[in-house]
Amino acid sequence: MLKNFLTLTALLCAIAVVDGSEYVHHSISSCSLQYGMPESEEKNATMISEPHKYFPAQIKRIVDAADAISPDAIDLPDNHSYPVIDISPWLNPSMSSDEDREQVVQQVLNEARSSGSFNIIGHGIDDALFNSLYASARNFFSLSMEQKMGYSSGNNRAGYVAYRNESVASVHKSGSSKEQKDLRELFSMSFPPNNDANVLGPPEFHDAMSQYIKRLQVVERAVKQILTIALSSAKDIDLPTTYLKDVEGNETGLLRASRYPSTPGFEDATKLLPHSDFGTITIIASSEEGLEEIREGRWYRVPMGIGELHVNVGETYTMWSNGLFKNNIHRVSKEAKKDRISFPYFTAQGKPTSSNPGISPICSNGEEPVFPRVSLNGHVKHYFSAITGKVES
Ligand SMILES: O=C(O)CCC(=O)C(=O)O
Ligand SMILES: [Fe+2]
Repeated sequence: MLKNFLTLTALLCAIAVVDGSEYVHHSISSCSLQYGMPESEEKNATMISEPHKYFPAQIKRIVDAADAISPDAIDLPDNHSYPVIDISPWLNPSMSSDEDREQVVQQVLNEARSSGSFNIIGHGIDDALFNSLYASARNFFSLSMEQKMGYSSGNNRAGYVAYRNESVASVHKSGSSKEQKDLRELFSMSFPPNNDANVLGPPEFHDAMSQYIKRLQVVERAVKQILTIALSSAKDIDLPTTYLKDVEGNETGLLRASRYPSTPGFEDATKLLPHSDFGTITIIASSEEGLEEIREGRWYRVPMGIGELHVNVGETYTMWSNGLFKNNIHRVSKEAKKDRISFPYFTAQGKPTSSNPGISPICSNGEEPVFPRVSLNGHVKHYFSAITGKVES
């Protein structure tokens, strides 16, 4: 069935590209709700009406249960190694078979619906770019505080953000006194650049970040295409592979270079408290370990190294898939003892305007919606001001 579906979606995409027409969405089951229905009529008795309150409570419940097993993370056992998925069949469809692509979809579906995360290889980004990204970020973070503050915009989405300036704790009401502020400094750059006026970092750093974002766009599109087909297959419905883009608009994203320094006196502090990301998917690169996540109810280390990318599912995708895809719960551990650099790329979708009505959960026939219709921006807004301490428009 999936094989026919893959061929059909390839055909549908080809038609859309040729005639440039908009897709008609009536064949898609949005949990029996039609796009355009007033929000009040979308609610029913079982619906989670305030997702921004639901997710922190859900995360607390799952984290408390995992901590009760052990607050420390372990490695996955040798006979159950960490999922590493080669996505190259989707980046080079002409050089792969339907079976290869179908296998990738099934692997991604298994991980997205269990822990909500997996590593990917075959993404086409070469080590030379990663090397220049890490080297230029290290150079940047080694500048004096005064120099770095020269690259601050006052907006956390653009340019430099100093150490201990943001607070995941403020959303999750969690952590010790040392953990009330995230133990990292950051430099952020958004795509497309005119969404937020980017601050130009030092040229070498700016070039590496810009080139990396361009390559990430390709990877993001492929992973979202795979997830859309996975959703179609699991729900037995026909979604065009470009569904998110068709409904919400082009991909957007925020790349953040993060440095977690080792700070005397803070050895016992979690560097970034447990949370799930707010958006659709996050794509993370790091040459050092330290990222940990909950799988099957307990904490595990996420193996990371140069060349491997980690993908996690965010809360918006959990809502849009009506709970099928799991918002991955993760943290940066106190065990990240080295001076750690990572590059999370938070992907979003479409118009970041308050008038964007968002997407109703995508359901199989007869499935009831659990979440209300949400736009990514509407959901993120609830948290971002708490994390940054700044009012969001
Ligand atoms: O630095 C990392 O590896 C993860 C960062 C993260 O989870 C976040 O910024 O949301
Ligand atoms: Fe995160």
